[in-house]
This record gives sequence, C-alpha cells and structure tokens, in this order.
Amino acid sequence: MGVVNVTPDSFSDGGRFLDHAAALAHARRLVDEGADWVDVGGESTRPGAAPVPAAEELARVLPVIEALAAEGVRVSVDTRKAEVATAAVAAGARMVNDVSAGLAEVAGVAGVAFVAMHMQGEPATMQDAPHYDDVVAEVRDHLVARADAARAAGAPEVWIDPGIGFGKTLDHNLALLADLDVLVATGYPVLVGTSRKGMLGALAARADRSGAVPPAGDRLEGSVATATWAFLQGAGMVRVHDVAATVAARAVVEVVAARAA
Ligand code: HH2
Repeated sequence: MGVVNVTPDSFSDGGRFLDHAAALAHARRLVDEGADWVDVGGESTRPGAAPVPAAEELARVLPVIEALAAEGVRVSVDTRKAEVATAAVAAGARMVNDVSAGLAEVAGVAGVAFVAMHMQGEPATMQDAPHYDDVVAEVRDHLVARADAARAAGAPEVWIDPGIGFGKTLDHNLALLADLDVLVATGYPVLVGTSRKGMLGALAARADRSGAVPPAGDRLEGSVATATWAFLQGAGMVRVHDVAATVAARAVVEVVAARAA
C-alpha cells in the first residue's frame, strides 16, 4: 500500500502532494513501482496534529480519488470521518482505512473493504502518556471487535493494523512488532505501517555513533527493514512511502523464505 498524503503538514512528506497534479503523479509512480493499493489521505494524524474540517478534507482528496479510480487504481481513503469515507467511496475508493477504527459500519454499509487500525486517544494528545497493562492483548482484542463489527455490517474484506506510533511508546511499538504473530493468529489479514515513523528515528539514533535522529525523509533503511520483518511474521500488506525499495526487499527475502520452508 503506497501512501499519498494530500496535506500541508504530514510528518514525512507534508506539502509535497497538496497540489492535485503532484498527488496524481506520485500515486501513478507508486503503482508503477508495485503498489497494490494507493492510500489517499487529506488529514495528518501525526502526534500533535489538529483535526481538519470535513469540507477541507474532501476538497483535498476527492479529485485525486476520482482520477485514480477512473484509471483503475485500487484506492483506499485514509479518513476518520463518515462523511469523507462515504463521499470517497462514491468517487471510486474501494477501501476505508480508518485510524480510529470507528467507521466499521460505514464501510460495511458501503460494501467496501475496511482497515481497522488501533489508536489510543487522539492524535493531538496520544503521545502524552500512553499506557497499557498488556499492549499486545489489548490491541488484538480491540481490533478483533472492530473487525467483527465491519464484517457483520457487510464489509467484504477486513484488515487489522496495530497502529504503530498511535498512542504508543517505543517499547509498545516493539512489543507489537515482535508479537505480530498474535495478530496474524486472529485470522484477519494484517496491515502494518512503520514507514518513516518516529520509532525508526529513535532506533537509528541508537545505532548511530553520533546519536543523531535522522529526519523522517531519511529513514529508508529502518522502513524497509521493519516492512520486511512484518512480511516474515505473516503480515499481508505494509503501508509505505517508498514502494520500490520495499517491493525489491520483499522479493529478495521471499526467495530466502521459500528456500527455508
Ligand atoms: N499511519 C499513518 C496514517 N495512516 N493508516 C494505517 N492503516 N496504518 C498506519 O500505520 C497509518 C495509517 C501516519 O503516517 P502518514 O500518513 O505518513 O503521516 P500523517 O498522518 O502525518 O499524514
């Protein structure tokens, strides 16, 4: 799944694809590089982000979704708003990717695929003091409940996603990645998004002699490494900014995995 953020303020590529022509060109490039889905979003959900009014979000994403869908691209809409999800589906989106996991019924009624992602709290404050007694079990139970709701409402395809970085410390993120098999064991296909995220900045700083945290656009190695890890643990899809590098890494590791099997 390739990411297209039609936003001025996304943490890794804010402002680059706010222009519709630039967003379209980027989406086409991601498809050429091997993306099965293009995830179009009009609201940043980075830590500290303020909500965007629905009218603004719609103006950002709808023209891009319409044009891509008309070209036969499989588009998912990255939104937390029912109004935006419904309009995006009318414009041709075939999946609702919802970081709040609250739109299960909307996706079901619309008859499109659904991604239930786990988030503790709201983007504005979620990183203030995340707390879990058992992060893996709590995330799994919440996701299964939301995924069951989507299926009961009629969604034809339902994914679950641990929501790396959404109301989670580095330790919570590591626990979820280490125990990804617990999510895989639910039977729902698993989507994972680590691409360019803060945890990769923190881990790169640990590994770097200077201790410097690389900026979001300079975290390719960690992004590809964790995407590859996710595939090896049984994830069915990864949400990434750098499709070509991820596809290439996956192709290599698949050969090794097939030999090991
Ligand atoms: N991460 C982001 C946004 N949407 N959706 C799913 N299913 N999983 C994720 O991990 C996920 C997501 C955050 O990344 P990005 O879109 O690059 O940044 P921003 O929220 O600042 O636009």
